[in-house]
Amino acid sequence: MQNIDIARAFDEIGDLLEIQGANSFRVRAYRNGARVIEDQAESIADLAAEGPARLQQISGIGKDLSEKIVALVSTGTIPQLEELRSQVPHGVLDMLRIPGLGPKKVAALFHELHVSTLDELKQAAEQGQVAKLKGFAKKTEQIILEGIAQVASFGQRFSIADAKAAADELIEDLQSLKSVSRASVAGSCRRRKETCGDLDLLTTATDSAAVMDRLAAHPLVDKVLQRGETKQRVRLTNGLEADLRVVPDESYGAALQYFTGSKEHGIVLRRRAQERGLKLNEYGLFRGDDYVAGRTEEEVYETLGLPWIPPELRENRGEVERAEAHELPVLLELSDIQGDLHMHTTASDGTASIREMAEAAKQRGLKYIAITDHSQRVSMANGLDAKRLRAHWKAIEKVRNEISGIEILCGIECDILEDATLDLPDDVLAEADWVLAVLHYGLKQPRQQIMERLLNAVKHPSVCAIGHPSGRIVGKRPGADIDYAELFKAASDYGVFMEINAHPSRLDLDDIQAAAARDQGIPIVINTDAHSTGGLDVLQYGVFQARRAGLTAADVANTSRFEDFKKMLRTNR
Ligand code: DGT
Ligand code: CA
Ligand code: CA
Repeated sequence: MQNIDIARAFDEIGDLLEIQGANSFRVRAYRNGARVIEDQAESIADLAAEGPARLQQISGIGKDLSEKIVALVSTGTIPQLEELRSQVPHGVLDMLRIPGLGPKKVAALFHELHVSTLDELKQAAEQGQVAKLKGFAKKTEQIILEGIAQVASFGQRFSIADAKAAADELIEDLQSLKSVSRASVAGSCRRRKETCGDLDLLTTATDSAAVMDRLAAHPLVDKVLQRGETKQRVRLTNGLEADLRVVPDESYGAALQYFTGSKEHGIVLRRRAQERGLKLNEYGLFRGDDYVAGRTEEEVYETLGLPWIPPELRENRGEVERAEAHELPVLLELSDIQGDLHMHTTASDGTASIREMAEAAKQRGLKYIAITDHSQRVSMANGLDAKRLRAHWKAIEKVRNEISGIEILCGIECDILEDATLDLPDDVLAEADWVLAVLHYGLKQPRQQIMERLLNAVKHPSVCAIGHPSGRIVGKRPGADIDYAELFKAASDYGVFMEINAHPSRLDLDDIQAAAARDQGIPIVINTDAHSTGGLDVLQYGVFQARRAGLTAADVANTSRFEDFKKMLRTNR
């Protein structure tokens, strides 16, 4: 760890404290500390190894700072920093990335205008609300608007949720044109990758200009960046860019295949075509100059001696070989899912009651749920101690007896503490129907410590599953350093399930890890982690991730009927 990394952590603490409105003396102490650290010629990490007393010999580093440096160097993080990060919404931190917008201004926007995302900020600025704030001029408003566009286009990737929502809306609109007979999203969005760099849209049409005009006029579209005969690139209001290609009907299948990718999958297919004396490109399959196929994707694959391969599998991870051997898995579908084993209520940090969550789940066709509020360690989410948890379970049982058509498990999302113990006493956990053990704090501990925590949880007789195993936030925070082979071996030995957390900012396990867990015979559970009734709708993203992992319904425990699901839980429960 270099001095600059250590300094950055203290700058971040300063920023977060300032956004929270802490007194300026405290804020300045961390900022000054950061400067001192950054300016040291010697390695602060080396000095920290000798202990806090050694650091205190440096002028400008006191007791508090020295202890935090030691914690940071030895564990990779500072508890105070983790706590602050969890208290300030991510969207507010994104605002700090806008050039010219410091923590003081961000704090004012957050506290006085109540904006907590870039989108909300953009709206407020467009409506002239920003300039009305004290200390903000009309010019600042303009700077903010330009800055948001810049931040958005900064090589940023978009979550599959945002990408797919936009793609669905645009495709539906294009499809309503008379001249368009077929239209689809392609690219990473069609492959349901967890993030998308841009959208790739494809339509057939007799009149390509009309299609491009229609896209350009769509309310989601901010600007046309490039326009050609049959190609157009636009930028959406949220910064996501989209390529539209209009192709003749006989090329649609070949173009869809080509632009769906992945590039690596495409290369394997083109090689395969060559081996058969054919040429494959985005216009079709050709023998010499003669068009052989290309109207549909099925036709393209069939001509290459293959069954159609689901887009989620097209990553050149052996799918072509499996297709050739007729061994492609029948991938999981959203409608296969019967239960959802991770959700919150007003008892901790959710916004809906037990009954509201149960009714909403039932409405979505689910047959069983587990209510899993936070345990006590997560105090800023109002986590439950033993006494409150037992009362909560009583309340769950009451609703369970009053509602028909859906089963409700008394669960808990129990923190695996930094010292590897669980956040609630054994006798309490033993009373639960369903215990989801999770890491929330100390994610940056070294691998050995992380593994000790995970393995302790797996071996605990009451733990049913490990929730969002790595703790990563897609595109924002890397996950804990995990030895997955070791974790999956233990989970398989002890009969513990692994979660694919379906929230688009988590998708944790990821596709590769989920496939590895399945290979170990570990039942996967796909859960929403809903904090509201609307939060139940993210289940689809978990299913996408599972499909990318090649999972079938049989690989996923919550596709089972409730009776069968219960039988799969470890027998000592
Ligand atoms: P993204 O946008 O970064 O999330 O990923 P993709 O897969 O959507 O990539 P993108 O948008 O650059 O291109 C869309 C598809 O077009 C890609 O999956 C495969 C095809 N493609 C693009 N460039 C090339 C290329 O240079 N060679 C080949 N074989 N295919 C390409
Ligand atoms: Ca793309
Ligand atoms: Ca593209």
